[in-house]
Amino acid sequence: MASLQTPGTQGSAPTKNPELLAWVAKMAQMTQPDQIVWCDGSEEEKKRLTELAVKQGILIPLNPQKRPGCYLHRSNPNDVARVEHLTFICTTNKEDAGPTNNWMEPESAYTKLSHLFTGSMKGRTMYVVPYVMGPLGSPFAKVGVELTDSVYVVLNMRIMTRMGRAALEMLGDSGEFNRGLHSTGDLDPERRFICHFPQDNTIWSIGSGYGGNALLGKKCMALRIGSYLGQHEGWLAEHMLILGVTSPQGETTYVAAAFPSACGKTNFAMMIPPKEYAGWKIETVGDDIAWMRVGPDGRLWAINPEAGYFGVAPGTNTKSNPNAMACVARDTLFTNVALTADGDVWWEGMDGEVPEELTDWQGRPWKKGSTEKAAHPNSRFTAPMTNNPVLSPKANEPMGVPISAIIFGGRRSNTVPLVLQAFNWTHGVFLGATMGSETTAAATGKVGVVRRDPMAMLPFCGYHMGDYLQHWLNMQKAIAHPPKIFQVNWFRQDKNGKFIWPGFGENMRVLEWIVNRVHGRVPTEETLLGWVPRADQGLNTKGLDLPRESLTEVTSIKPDEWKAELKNQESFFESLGLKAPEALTLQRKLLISRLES
Ligand code: GTP
Ligand code: SPV
Ligand code: MN
Repeated sequence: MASLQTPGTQGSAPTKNPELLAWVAKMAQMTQPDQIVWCDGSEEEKKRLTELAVKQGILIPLNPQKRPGCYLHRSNPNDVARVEHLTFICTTNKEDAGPTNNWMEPESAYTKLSHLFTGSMKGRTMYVVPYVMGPLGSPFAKVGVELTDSVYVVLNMRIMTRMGRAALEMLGDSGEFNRGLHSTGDLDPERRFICHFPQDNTIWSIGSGYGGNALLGKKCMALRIGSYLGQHEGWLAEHMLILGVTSPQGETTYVAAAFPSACGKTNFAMMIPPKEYAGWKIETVGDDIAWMRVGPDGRLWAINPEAGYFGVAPGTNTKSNPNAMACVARDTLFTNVALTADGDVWWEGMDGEVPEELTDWQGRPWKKGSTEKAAHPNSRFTAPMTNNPVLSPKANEPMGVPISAIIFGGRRSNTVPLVLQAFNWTHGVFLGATMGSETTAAATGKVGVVRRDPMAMLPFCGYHMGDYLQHWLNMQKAIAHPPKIFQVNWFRQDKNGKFIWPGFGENMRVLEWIVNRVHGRVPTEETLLGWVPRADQGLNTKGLDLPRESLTEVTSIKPDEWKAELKNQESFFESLGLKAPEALTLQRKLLISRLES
């Protein structure tokens, strides 16, 4: 690879793309790796890198009788979740990042991080990881290249994206690509930064090996850079699952749903309906990210840019999510779960008896009854989507699927009712914009605090939140046949702090109502918040194990709670300043007047 003139480079680069070659050379000059390895995505490469990771103690092989092809990774205990306070949008003007993002001026960010990256790969290998986000051959797919010194990242990217030769083929000799530079650095949180340069299509991430901070194709590229591109190019990059629901009559309806991190996307995307729904089928297109564009038919079409699932382990069991359990049966990487004596994995909320003894996520002995969690609350699995028994046949469809309904759902122990339908697109955008949710372990910080999380994009919007909401409003003009918009909340609690709604597969009852509304089949009742299921011809409760009072409670709208909620929404809109879309502040006023009358 003489063109790169990088000492120790292995073999010749499998591309002639001059931009790519020059950039790799420049980054290598700064980070000074011992060698550069270009990843091709082959089975041989997977085997070689897995063996290396095992030799270095990065991966622990699991019992092949129980988990064939599976490995456990234990991260540094200080590096277990996304770090929102260390995540930056670096645009020339601070205003473009908006009040909900941390901002750094691009030149000073490059300078600051250059110091950290200089020599950061000494004694290490730089892997060049070309990847495609989106189905191969899709006009909506995008190429990225991640340079990383973490073999764990390479093996995860191999599952989560279409990685290797296919990406270089798509890129060709002159194509545009996202430039991702990643080094685990010294894992000191003081020297950890996740910086995005949307104007340069560039991401620099240092000091963390954790999913959302280090697998740059996912949140950094597909959402933060993606949302920026979406605003410029007239499409939407969203924190949404995509599923297809097929009735016994064979009618398939596609739905996209935005729930914040660790609030139920993976579960909803692969749910198994209760027995009363024999003949119905749910199929997964995606469980975390949707890229949506207007098709020639005037409908909104969605692709899942990912190829795997980076899912929350705790709480996953054969009752709550049997399909996810099938996904992790083989060829899966586990991060920060507990290890059983016979070389299997375990986490809180798994089926069966709690084992007497385990090795916890930090590698320490653990005994049943311990007050500490054996698996980290944000422990995760990385599984290929091809493991999913209910993978949609459209998951690789270049055009994606047409979306008939968009659902917004937060984690709210009170206030927000089980389900409602927006009166129209603008009202639907208002419902998404005013989403609140209790924080979870997916990001570092306090858990269980309600915060505004518009469209579940608070941590992932790569530009000004006010402009983002305006972009959503503007999309209406472009979509001749817009999806209907809904809001759900699976997380209402009773006086004892217990979830009232049974959730998981039982969410099918709510989904059926949504599908019926999409096709104009059931009447509704109007409330001040939106349309809700009627007591008759509403939710199908046949076989539902829930007392009538509980159903009333979970669907109730309490004016006092809504007065407090509206105050909170006001501060949110105020924080957007002049960029708070007028159409939305007007929606708020209308709601206030409905509440007062
Ligand atoms: P990210 O991967 O972080 O974006 O999260 P996600 O939205 O895919 O979350 P996931 O489906 O993994 O759910 C995470 C948590 O929500 C787990 O603790 C689940 O048990 C819980 N959960 C999911 N669905 C339901 C539900 O319908 N009801 C209740 N009560 N909990 C749920
Ligand atoms: C989330 O936090 O929303 C995730 C996991 O899906 S991560 O990839 O870390 O962002
Ligand atoms: Mn997510």
